[in-house]
Amino acid sequence: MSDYKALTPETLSARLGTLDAMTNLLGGSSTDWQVREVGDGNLNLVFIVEGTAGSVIVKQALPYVRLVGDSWPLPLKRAYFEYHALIRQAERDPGSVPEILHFDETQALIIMERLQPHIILRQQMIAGRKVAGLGETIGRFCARNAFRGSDLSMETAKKKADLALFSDNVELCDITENLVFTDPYFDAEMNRYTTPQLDGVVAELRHDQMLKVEVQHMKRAFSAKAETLCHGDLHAGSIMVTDDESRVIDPEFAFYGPMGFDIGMLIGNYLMAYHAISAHIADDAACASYQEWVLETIDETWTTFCDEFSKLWRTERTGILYPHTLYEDQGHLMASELALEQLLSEIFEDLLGFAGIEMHRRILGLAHIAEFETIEDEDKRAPLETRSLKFGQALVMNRKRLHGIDRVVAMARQSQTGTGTS
Ligand code: SR1
Ligand code: MG
Repeated sequence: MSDYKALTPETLSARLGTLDAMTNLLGGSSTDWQVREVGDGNLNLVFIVEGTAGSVIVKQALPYVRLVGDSWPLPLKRAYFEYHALIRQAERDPGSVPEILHFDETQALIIMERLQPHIILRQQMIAGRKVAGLGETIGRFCARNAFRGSDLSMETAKKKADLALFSDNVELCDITENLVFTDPYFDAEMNRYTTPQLDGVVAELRHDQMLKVEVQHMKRAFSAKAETLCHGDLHAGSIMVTDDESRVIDPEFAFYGPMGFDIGMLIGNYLMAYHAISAHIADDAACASYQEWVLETIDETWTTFCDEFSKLWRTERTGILYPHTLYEDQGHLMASELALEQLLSEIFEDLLGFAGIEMHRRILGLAHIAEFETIEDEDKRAPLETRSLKFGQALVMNRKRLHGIDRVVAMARQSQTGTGTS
């Protein structure tokens, strides 16, 4: 293969049929393989290829944003960043991401392990199905990647080389800079929201000048706080689950950013699921039980993050930051623990800011989420979206004062009963 060409279900077997990565796993003759395009994300083609002996996923970048069309070109090199991020995530948290079987840079394609019988976490949540261990697995994933991709752990030359490598993921960062941190806060062209029901609350948010200041502080952190390799787009559509297993997919937005970014975006998604779920589960008791599980998951995600990060701080702190020579080697353990505690507080503050902003952009911006979008009755959807918008605002504005995840969980409960969000 030479020049890039998008695959189709009809051409895939002929084009990839001689690759070891395909023949080893699929078995039989490539002419008998079943190929389905199943991509439901905003950007790429995703094929399931099934043979007599097994199946694989083939993911290929398109030269434009799939959600919008070819009027919005997007470079193919995002597959390269996804490939490099997947390799690092597999090293830093073994078993957390699908195994890569083959990468072709020119064709912008990755052949990878098919996770089966996993489904997208978002679908699982809309169906009101719990996932045992979700908070623990993803909290650990976030902590291991945050710590092991940073100057706390990496050899400085390697970290700087990685920083340079991922700094070229310009166009995907640009999407986040605009769609997440800017567009929701003014009447931008690609925005949409449930109108006229949300007109009042949207006007209120966009006139909140202090909110816009705080959001831009968070955008500055996104662009300037190059602490670690972030997944870059960690939401309920980037996690695949069974009833008791969770794996992370899709790190094409990978970039060097703040340690609180991934976990913050994810918790913002959990909070929106919490608000939306009453439209999806008719039975009140079942709905309340599911909401409690979402709150437990939020708590467990952050608690596990702290536990794992603290463990790595004490056992793997080999990078240039907070060196042992200054602390443990001097017997200054208290100072080391204090530095850890202060760093975790800073990460938590960032987490809250990013979570709140994610809750705004998924309701006001271009890319919405199925938890709300599948509520057809707009009069039912709008009050739930309103709760999330106000909750997001409270998170951003109060992030320096909210100490502890239990405060956030308590706020979520209050937002349900209409007793306020602050
Ligand atoms: C134009 S891309 C819109 C969104 O889809 C991706 O999944 C990211 O979340 C991005 O912001
Ligand atoms: Mg994605």
